[in-house]
Amino acid sequence: MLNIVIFGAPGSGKGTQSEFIIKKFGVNHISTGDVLRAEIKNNTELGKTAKGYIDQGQLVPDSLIIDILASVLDNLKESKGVIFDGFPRTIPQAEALKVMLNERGQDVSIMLDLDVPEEELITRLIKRGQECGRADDNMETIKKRLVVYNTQTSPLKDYYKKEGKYQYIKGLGTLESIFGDIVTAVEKL
Ligand code: B4P
Repeated sequence: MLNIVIFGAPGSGKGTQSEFIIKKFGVNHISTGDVLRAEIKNNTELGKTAKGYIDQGQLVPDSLIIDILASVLDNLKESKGVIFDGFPRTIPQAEALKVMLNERGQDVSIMLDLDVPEEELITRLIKRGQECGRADDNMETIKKRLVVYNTQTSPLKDYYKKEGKYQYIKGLGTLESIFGDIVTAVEKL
């Protein structure tokens, strides 16, 4: 079972590279950001709660995210594995993922850390905000998201280094060159 965690700061290309990975390796895709945006669009109770956090550039509380993940995992069709996109974002989320996978006799196979300099992240997110109108892609919220990433999410690099699953990926360059490095890393497993 190929369980890939795709990791990186906001705008590092997690969602973008996930699309290529799904096609190449035939894995299921779980994007917590996409799940939350769908809940917001459908104006559910969860969506209303999540919107308050996302619009402020904050993480949605772990308990809500872990419940979402458990239910999405339970409803997945059989496949060769899963790409976890935007999850985990905190140490408690990583610990919960480990438990959920271990219960299924599985584990994370690899954590891909897409490394992109902060100026480039801001440029990409501002551009996406102009093109797609995502409410959290404005300068004020982007700055908050980067602080949250550096304080709450970045410690996961050490967590996965200790687990022996960490893989650095240079996230700057063409989509194809970045994907080439991902394929090389995954095929080594
Ligand atoms: P996400 O949906 O995960 O969004 P993201 O981190 O902003 O984007 P991603 O890295 O996927 O960027 P993309 O590929 O699109 O999260 C949104 C919010 O939801 C979070 O801030 C949080 O509030 C909440 N949330 C989600 N998961 C959570 C969790 N587990 N716990 C708590 N809260 C959670 O790329 C960005 C742009 O760059 C695109 O426009 C793309 O076209 C461009 N791009 C990509 N690669 C490029 C390249 N190589 N060169 C140039 N441009 C590139």
